[in-house]
Formats: sequence, C-alpha cells, structure tokens
Amino acid sequence: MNTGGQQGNNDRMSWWRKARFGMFIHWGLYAVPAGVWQGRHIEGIGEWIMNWARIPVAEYERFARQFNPVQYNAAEWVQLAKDAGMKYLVITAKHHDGFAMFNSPSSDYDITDATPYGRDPMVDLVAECRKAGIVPCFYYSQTLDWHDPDGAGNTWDYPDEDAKDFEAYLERKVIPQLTELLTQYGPIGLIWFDCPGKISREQSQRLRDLVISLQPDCLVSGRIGNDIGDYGSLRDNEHPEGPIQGFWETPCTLNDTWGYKTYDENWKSEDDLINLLVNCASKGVNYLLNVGPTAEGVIPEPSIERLRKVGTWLQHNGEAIYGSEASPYPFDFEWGKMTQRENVLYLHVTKRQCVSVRLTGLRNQVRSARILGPGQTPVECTERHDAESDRHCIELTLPAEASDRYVTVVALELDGHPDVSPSA
Ligand code: FHN
Repeated sequence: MNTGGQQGNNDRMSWWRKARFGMFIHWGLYAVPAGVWQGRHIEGIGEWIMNWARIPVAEYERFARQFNPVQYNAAEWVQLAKDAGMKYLVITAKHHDGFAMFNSPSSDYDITDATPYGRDPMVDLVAECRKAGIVPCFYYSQTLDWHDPDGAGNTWDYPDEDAKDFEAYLERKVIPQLTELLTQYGPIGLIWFDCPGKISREQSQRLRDLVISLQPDCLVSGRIGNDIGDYGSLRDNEHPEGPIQGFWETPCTLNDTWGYKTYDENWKSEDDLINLLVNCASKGVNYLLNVGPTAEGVIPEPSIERLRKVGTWLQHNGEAIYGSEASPYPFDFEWGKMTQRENVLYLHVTKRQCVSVRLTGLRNQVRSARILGPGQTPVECTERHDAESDRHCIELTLPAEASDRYVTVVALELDGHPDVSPSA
C-alpha cells in the first residue's frame, strides 16, 4: 500500500470526504496510437506506450500533429460524471509523456501550440464542472517526464540518468506549469501528483508549499511523495479489505488501461462497479474511477453505459454513500457490507437473493428500517437476545419485490449514534 501521508484535517478534507466518488480522466497524446505502434499491439497500460515501445521523443512528438479532438464536448463529459453520481473530476494535465493538455505559456509542448486543435480543453471543462457542482482537479506527473532530458524515466533518448539535472527540470517545467494550473482556471480541488520516484523530501515539500501558497484550500494527493500528501492513495485498483484509518482513495480502471486503447474490451460490469464502490465506502475510502477518451475526444460507449447504470443506482442509494463513514464493524457480513451516517446504519445487501439479514452486537434501539429507493419500503425488523452468542440480535426480512437489482440498501434509523460491540 502507498501511504502517501495524512496531512489533511477534517476541515480541509471536508468536501472530499463527503464526495466519495470521483471521475478520473486519462487523456493525452497516447490516445493517438491507442495501444498500437508500428502495427503491433503494445501490451500494458495505454498511456505508457511511449515507454513500453521505447518511442523516441522526436517520433512521439508527431502524435501532437495528429491530435485534433474535434468531437470533444466538455459539457457532455461533465454531464456523464454527473449522471454517474461522481462529485469530483481529476484530469491528466500532464502525464509521464510530458505533454501539457492545457495552455502552458512556459512550454511549446502543449495542446495550444503543438496540435491542430489549438485550444485549451481545460477552460471549458472547469467551467462545466463549476456549473454542475463537480469539483475540478488536475493530475500532474511531477517526477516522470519522458520528454524532458532532465525529467525521470526516459532511458532510451537520454540514457545517462546520472547526467540528469532533476532540480533544473523542476524549476524549468514543473513549478511554472503548476503555477499555470493554479492561476489560470480559478479554484482547483486538488492536484493529483503521481509516481514520486526519486523526488526528495525537500522537493516534495516545495511543490506542496507552492500549491498551498497559490490556492490554500487545494488538496495534494499522497503520491506527491515523502508522506506529505493530504490523503493516502491505495495502489491502482487495490480494494481495501479491512478497516483503514484516515483519508484514503483508490484509483481504478473500468477496463485494463487508463489511457485509451482500441482493443481493450475487458470491461468490468456495472454490478462489479457498484460492489466496488460499496466496498470502498464501507471502509471509508474514496473511489476514483477512470475513463480514457479517444484522440477525437470521445469517451468510449462501454464506459458511458456502465457509468450511467452506477449513477442510476446512486440516485436511489446515494444517501448511503455520500457523506457516509466506514462501517463501525471491522468485518464484512455474510449478507454484505455497511456504511453509517449520523444515527443511521446502512446495510448494503450485496448477496443476491438474500431475504434475511442478521446483525448482532448493536446496542442501540432501532427506530425504523426501510429499503432505499422508490417507495422507501418499510422492512420488518425483529430484535431478540441470541442465547448462543449471548448478544443482542436484529433480524430483517427483506420483501423480495422491493429488492434492488444490484445492491439493496436497508437504512436502520437508530436512537443515537451507532454503538456496536463489534466481535464477529
Ligand atoms: O504510471 C501511472 C499510470 O499511468 C496511471 O496514471 C496511474 C493512475 O493511478 N498511476 C501511475 C501508476 O500507479
């Protein structure tokens, strides 16, 4: 697990904690080859194609001349995030290939100078996010930069790693570009740094200080390095199995790549996605789910279909996710998982066809039990003393006709803050 730091406090982290679900967007020049180089399918995540195929800088730069996302429509992307029930959006402003997907006055290797498109897509994206109430955020690769001779990672054009002046790269490229990102678009929710690698503690600290000096409320992801992020990042596609203290997020893919590949059709089902979201929420972890648009600016249809279904589920069940906290129990149940908010416990029944839910160890009185969704169907709840375990036991019988196709959520309203004796 990446630790990444826990510098954030409850005030600073408030919007992020409540959000629980965000959209990640990996969009860059790598969407032009889209997983294919010189007629070969290149294995691995698509945004790494320059590295996997050892594409020389001069050849990779040519993708910029082909990058013309005439179908890009910021309003549609943001509407999709909204339909999916996502509350923040993190887009790659610069990934490891070093190309700035925004207007970067300090560099010519950016979308406005180097592509036929010639415009800054971030202007509209941020504006649409604001209209929709979604927090706009930027991803920025601070250490790996395969374009810059002093950035880390490009050993095919610039093999002598020892000759690289990483400090000069930070001063020449990273600091000016972060300044641009934090001064050109108004308030930004967070900078999603990634792959810290060799960055020193002092250098990470300098980047953090820069972000906060420009925008005091802007968060910094744990992958800034040296444990000085506001929150921790789990590994890619890592799903928490047990309780985890502090502020955490897990970045996840919909298929097996972040950046678009024409031939990656290994899509997770909407059922999987809803279950993964529920699992994250039950451990108090944010779920950052990726889409990889094409070079024309289109989000692949299988992503759209799935995200809309997750959003429909959230329309009925969002009360159990947004602003929720981790389950007070340190384990999952045979019927599913739990979240809590104020004096309500949310029982997420992930096991299909489960009609009977049993919960022991709850010391509160239950005021009401209802299934979230249309009708808010009341649920019969019986309380008794379980002689075998010598514990208080609640049993709920779920009416089959009110069950959700994916995950049925029962809201148990209690007489106070949940008080449990959490032994299995
Ligand atoms: O190398 C990157 C990768 O391309 C992608 O951006 C992911 C997203 O979490 N982060 C790095 C690998 O962990």
